[in-house]
Amino acid sequence: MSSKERLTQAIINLDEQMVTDTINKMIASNVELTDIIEACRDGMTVIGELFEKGDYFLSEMVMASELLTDIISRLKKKAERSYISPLGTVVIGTVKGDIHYIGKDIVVNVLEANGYQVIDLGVDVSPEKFVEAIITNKPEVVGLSGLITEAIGPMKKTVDAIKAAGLRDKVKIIIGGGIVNEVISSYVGADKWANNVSTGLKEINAWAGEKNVRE
Ligand code: B12
Repeated sequence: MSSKERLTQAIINLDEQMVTDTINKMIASNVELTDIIEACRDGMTVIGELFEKGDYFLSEMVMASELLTDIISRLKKKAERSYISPLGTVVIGTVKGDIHYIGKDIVVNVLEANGYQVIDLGVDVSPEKFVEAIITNKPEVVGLSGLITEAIGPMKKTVDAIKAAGLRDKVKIIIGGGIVNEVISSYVGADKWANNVSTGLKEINAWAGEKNVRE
């Protein structure tokens, strides 16, 4: 079993000790942070399937979330770098009606580690709050996270509110989360979509980072 598979399995089993040991080993052998994150996500996907089948309950989902939150804060410490001036500003949040934050927090941490200033609005964020944050922070990019089907409507409402405020041509909008795809992206009126952090970072770099590439 590879270390990625071992980590995925340890998350599925909610085996905290095995998670810690495996991550320590992965960090020591310089495994890419994005690979560690993807192994975690694979574990969470299986946990979601077990929940759907009725083999896991909400308590297991909550335990898994806590485990992931711990991992994220450890990885953040490892990834932290300092930049003299940010590559760009990203306003991000989980849309109205959705409280999932693990994936969004990973994106926040990876963006920060890559030199972006990130304004994290949290979860269950109304369209009005996104608009206010755009006016205040003048970001190049807005990221909308959503994990449940019910988040698609609020994503569209958020993009519509950004248009109605006359701000649509001032920002690029990327949607992310397990539910998103090309069809949903064009339905909500986003510019891009990503269901993993690496693709998200690549798209954001293409918009905001490249004009500012450091020597
Ligand atoms: C953990 C979890 C919970 C936790 C959330 C903890 C928290 N605060 O975040 C708790 C237990 C609270 C929870 C609650 C619920 N959940 Co839940 N949950 C999950 C689970 C198991 C894992 C989600 C997760 O954290 N994944 C790990 C992260 C790393 O992956 P990710 O979120 O996809 O993020 C990555 C990418 O998508 C991307 N990304 C994410 N956001 C963004 C944003 C941008 C801008 C970009 C670029 C990229 C990006 O990058 C991330 C890193 O690679 C999923 C299963 C699954 N398959 O997703 C179900 C799941 C999402 N939940 C589900 C459901 C139904 C619920 C509840 C309605 C359950 C209930 N009956 O009460 C509630 C919803 C409450 C609400 N209003 O939001 C369903 C959704 C089904 C659907 N299509 O609607 C799923 C799919 C489970 C299932 N199979 O049934 N849940």
